[in-house]
Amino acid sequence: MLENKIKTILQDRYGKDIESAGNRELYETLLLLVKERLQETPKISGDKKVYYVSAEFLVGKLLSNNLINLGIYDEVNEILKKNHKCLAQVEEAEPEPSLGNGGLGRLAACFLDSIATLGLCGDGIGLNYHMGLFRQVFENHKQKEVPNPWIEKEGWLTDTGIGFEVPFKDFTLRSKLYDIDVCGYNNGKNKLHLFDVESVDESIIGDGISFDKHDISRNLTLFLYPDDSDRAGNLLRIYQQYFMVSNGAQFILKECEEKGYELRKLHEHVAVQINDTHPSMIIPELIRLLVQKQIDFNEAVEIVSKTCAYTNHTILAEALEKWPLVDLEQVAPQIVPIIKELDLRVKGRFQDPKTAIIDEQQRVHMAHMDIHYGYSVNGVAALHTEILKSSELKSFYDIYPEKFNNKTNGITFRRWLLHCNKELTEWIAGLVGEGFKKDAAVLERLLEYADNDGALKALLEVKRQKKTDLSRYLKETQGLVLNPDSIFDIQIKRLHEYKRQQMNALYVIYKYLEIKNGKKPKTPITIIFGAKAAPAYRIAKDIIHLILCLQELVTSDPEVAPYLNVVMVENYNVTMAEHLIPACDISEQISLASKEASGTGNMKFMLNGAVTLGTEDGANVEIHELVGDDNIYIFGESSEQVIAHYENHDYRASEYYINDEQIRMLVNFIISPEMMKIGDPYHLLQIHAELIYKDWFMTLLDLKAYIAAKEKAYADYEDRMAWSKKMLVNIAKAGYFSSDRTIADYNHDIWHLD
Ligand code: 26V
Repeated sequence: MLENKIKTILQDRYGKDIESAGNRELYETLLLLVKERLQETPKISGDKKVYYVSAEFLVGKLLSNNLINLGIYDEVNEILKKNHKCLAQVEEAEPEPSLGNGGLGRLAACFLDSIATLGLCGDGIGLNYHMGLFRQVFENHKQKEVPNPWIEKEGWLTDTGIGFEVPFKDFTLRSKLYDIDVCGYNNGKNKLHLFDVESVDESIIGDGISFDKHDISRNLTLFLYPDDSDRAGNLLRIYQQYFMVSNGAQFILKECEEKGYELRKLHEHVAVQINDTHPSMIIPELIRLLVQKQIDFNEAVEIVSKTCAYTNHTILAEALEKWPLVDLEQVAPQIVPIIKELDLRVKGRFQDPKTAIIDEQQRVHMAHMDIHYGYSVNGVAALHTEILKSSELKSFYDIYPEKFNNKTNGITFRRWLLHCNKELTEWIAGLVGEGFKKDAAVLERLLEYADNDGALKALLEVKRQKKTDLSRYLKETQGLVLNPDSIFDIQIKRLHEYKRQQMNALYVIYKYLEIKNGKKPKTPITIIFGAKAAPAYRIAKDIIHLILCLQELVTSDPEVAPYLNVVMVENYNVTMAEHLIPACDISEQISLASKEASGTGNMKFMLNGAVTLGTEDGANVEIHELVGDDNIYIFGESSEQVIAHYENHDYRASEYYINDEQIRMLVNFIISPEMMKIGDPYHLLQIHAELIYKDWFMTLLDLKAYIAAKEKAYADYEDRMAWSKKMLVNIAKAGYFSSDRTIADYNHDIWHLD
């Protein structure tokens, strides 16, 4: 049946059969087939609907995921195999929509999958960026950014024919709405609505990812998060955000009116989840539109306050958006009087200047507006929510304790287990049956096999297989050579000082020098990095430079290379993560305690049988509680200690550097003659000085504890059966981190859909 369908499409379009078709032709054929199936899939309906509004949806490739959720993956796989074709290779032809920077965007994509899988009525609202996050290229051991287009003539986007007028100060733009179907696992479908403008013009892109930031009608949806280090960049961000929420608000009200709902009862039919502060302007925009529809201002404020809920994803001060009032005035003056009025009301009720919406410098604190005029505020892991309540947002918690709640993040097991690790999926199903695919809690039953030698050996074989697969993939795509019999120690995430890739780099130096001194590890070690740095983030780029120089140093030294390999993969993205995560032995989650709100990579690794080496930060705390001390490597100072250092201003990296000979030696190696020969002395000197004189994220504080913990993990790895048991416990306990659980919690506590 399915086979005939595939054959017909191939014949009609290309005049070929499966065997003679190329991967590109097969991809387009499967795309059409899946789109047809999606069209036949019933839309999930309900009397109340959640709109998840987000500037980012890092969905990744969609073909396999859709095949899995439609329940036809295995069948298609077999059909191709029978005809000497390989689905994995067909997938290579699909461009990855990289419509997000990292965790926040990927979370939004996992949530859409789970909302549909649970049969809840809920759509995503965002922007249709023509260029996803830049493609990263390495040149002279440095990152270069290249545009990353992903939209093709045949793709997942459907032109809906819907559009709205969005009024800006000096002009009005008409939007164009594109939809992507989001199908649940064996369930109905929802939609991801991505707004665009027809006038966007890709020809204005200049060198690299540069373009005219002032030409709004031609650049509005051209790039995800353009460099916002200057005023024009900031203004463009505000244009994008207002465009997104004005369209979103108009769309939501239109749907309600079409369904015959009374707008006065909006909150009974709609929940708007504001994903970080990028969509916060939806609050004044909804008020504005309701007032336009003859609803009294006070009542509009009431209605909107019962409709909107806010999720906080970071406590980093520089990431909490504060837009100058003059900038908002410049972009969307019509919402400024509303924001001013909301602020006046707050100031009338609460004297604490920390809770004001507009501060003394005339900047609008977007998060403050969300908290005062939303009905729920949630953090994304238990520790994170506690820190919000006790320090970052304490003044708000004192006013509105009932609004605060925690929703520990989760990941979709469809993509991060079923799709990326078929071997492990089969190993699990062989032991506990298929039930875990719908109910992740079933994974706990694996614990019955914790001392079963046969099961543990088979688990080691699965891991070995995935390490071989990764080695082949990296050889073919990037020319990198990996030894699958080495320990795969992986750190993949955005490059940021708080995530402390630089600490891992200092460990590389430590190990390099040990080996040079004759202390060879029993099992060779491969340390893998994957990370993009924001184009204007100098220190992050210097850290990439350091890692790439170390890679060259280590791989070109015949004394060291057999024992230590350092690999920084180019252009780390969702697709790369799907190859790396199943192959990982040790998952690096080494952020400075209190700084990583949750992390979700930590959960993906755990689910794939990697053991975490991490600090007590974000969701690592919950992973630790679940797996127990024996199945995780925890090190470093606690979040309380770190917060106290910031409060007391008592951390000085230079003291660690001066007083500790080992630390001094490792840091100084960065500017050693051998490193200066490989790298750019200016950048190596920069990062060297940064570590000694600033080190805002306290690398040197935890460095020795980190080295000790990593050495312990490597030593424990030698007892293969004991290690396999740790892997098994991690997999068994990962059920809690299914985004199905997270979404069920959001629904139960915040959205209340039927
Ligand atoms: C944004 C920015 C923008 C300006 C420069 C520095 C900077 C640093 C961090 C951010 C983070 C934006 C919000 C975000 O992506 N948060 C991530 O959300 C994930 C999903 O909840 C969570 O797992 C990560 O811990 C959190 O960092």
